[in-house]
Amino acid sequence: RALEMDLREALARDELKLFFQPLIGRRDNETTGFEALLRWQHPTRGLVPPSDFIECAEQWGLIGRIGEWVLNEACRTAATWPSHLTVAVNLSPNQFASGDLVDQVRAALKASGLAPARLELEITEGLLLHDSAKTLEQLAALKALGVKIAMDDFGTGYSSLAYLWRFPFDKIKIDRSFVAEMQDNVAIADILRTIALLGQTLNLEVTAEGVETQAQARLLAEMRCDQFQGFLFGRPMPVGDIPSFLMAAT
Ligand code: G
Ligand code: G
Ligand code: MN
Ligand code: NA
Repeated sequence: RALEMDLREALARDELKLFFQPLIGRRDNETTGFEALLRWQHPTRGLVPPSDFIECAEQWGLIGRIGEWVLNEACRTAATWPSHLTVAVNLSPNQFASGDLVDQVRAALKASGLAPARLELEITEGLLLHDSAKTLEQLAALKALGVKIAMDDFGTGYSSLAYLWRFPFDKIKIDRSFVAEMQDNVAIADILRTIALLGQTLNLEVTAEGVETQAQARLLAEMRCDQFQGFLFGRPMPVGDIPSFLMAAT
């Protein structure tokens, strides 16, 4: 309960922060954008990762307001970056249930002046599990705004492939568990190669997550994954570190 009270206050107390992790394009190894990752700077517990409080926020009905804050903060921040850089925001299924997500996204774009094509919304397969007409309607409305939709943690859900034709995603992000196993397991490497090919066939961008070594990056590049994300290229960083990261990369 103590945590719940604290989380209810966290927004008002300005304790939520966004960190940003770079995404790297295969063609030129340039940064193409950043994924916004939520952190809670708790007064006594220190920096709390989202795995420790997102689920609670969902249960306690707080994810709507937190998600709205994340959208606004991410768009406001990205609007200050060079205009070729994108920002990715993670959405929880509950944000679709609440019904005002599309209005929130529209408002965040308007308030920040960010071009819609620079905003990428990451959803997980869990969202599509119930396959409600209302969810698909909202996804279509979001795409109509001009934002991009990515399927996150691809491969970890129940029937990944079935979802790819139900909705026109712009990108799939291959879960980092596949990348971690790729060199020890030929079958996993084959699956990765097949997903990359699937992306080319369906005209989807394919991002490999959790890239930690040069060897992994080289193999994934050979498979023609479009984009990399992982500790090899950059850890999630506070917003103030982004300018020097971009400088160092050039
Ligand atoms: O940053 P980290 O690797 O600890 O993130 C852990 C998980 O939390 C990831 O699965 C990520 O998708 C999720 N997450 C991070 N930030 C947000 C956010 O702003 N909203 C939602 N719904 N999930 C987030
Ligand atoms: O589910 P989602 O893709 O949103 O999760 C992003 C999470 O993955 C963040 O918590 C981030 O810290 C973590 N992450 C990003 N890159 C790497 C990596 O190279 N290795 C590992 N182990 N985790 C990573
Ligand atoms: Mn993500
Ligand atoms: Na992911």
